[in-house]
Amino acid sequence: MAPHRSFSSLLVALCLWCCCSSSAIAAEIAVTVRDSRGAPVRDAVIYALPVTGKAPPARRQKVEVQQRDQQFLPYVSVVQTGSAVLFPNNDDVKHHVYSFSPAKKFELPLYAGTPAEPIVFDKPGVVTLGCNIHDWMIAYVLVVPTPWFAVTGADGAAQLRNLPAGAYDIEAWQPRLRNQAQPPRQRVNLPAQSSTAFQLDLKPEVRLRRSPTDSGDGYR
Ligand SMILES: [Cu+2]
Repeated sequence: MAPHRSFSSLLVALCLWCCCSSSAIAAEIAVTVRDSRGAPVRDAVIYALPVTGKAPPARRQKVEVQQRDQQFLPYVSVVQTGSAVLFPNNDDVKHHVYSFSPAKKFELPLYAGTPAEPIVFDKPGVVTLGCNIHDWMIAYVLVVPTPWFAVTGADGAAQLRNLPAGAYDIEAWQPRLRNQAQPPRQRVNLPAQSSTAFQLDLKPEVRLRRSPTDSGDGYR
């Protein structure tokens, strides 16, 4: 009898553990982004803001915005407030990276290789990157007060993973978003909801000029 009884109590303990820890089970949500004509939107940042206002602090992780073939790579990055970003130059020409954006003003005067000190993005908002030498170089860093974010691919899809169960406001931002002051927002409850979709009102694509190495599909 004894082994049987201990097995039963183990089962009870296991069930209790499962029930009690259910709120800690990580949820995920699939997001699709389309424009007003229904076409998939790439380079859209999706991020989840917990309704409680409580998000864990930024983890120390290596974030890079490279310069390669006289372009920034990636075109759109997203980091949590407080994150440090390196700007390695992989070209054999020098770059002079800068931002005049209120969320982060900085300058990396003409350099080759990787500057020793990263730039810390300490305020939420949009940071537009440029290069003083190469006018066509442009990229964006969106700084968000949450660790739960993703960027859409060419299919307009992105997945937010490892969110604790609860209520979130999900926002969608893109460099061409017409209303930059307030990105569209949707309230979701996880894990009850597993997908959502946004339709963005975007400005037309414009770019100053091609880089010498542009393959032709880089217009945004
Ligand atoms: Cu440059």
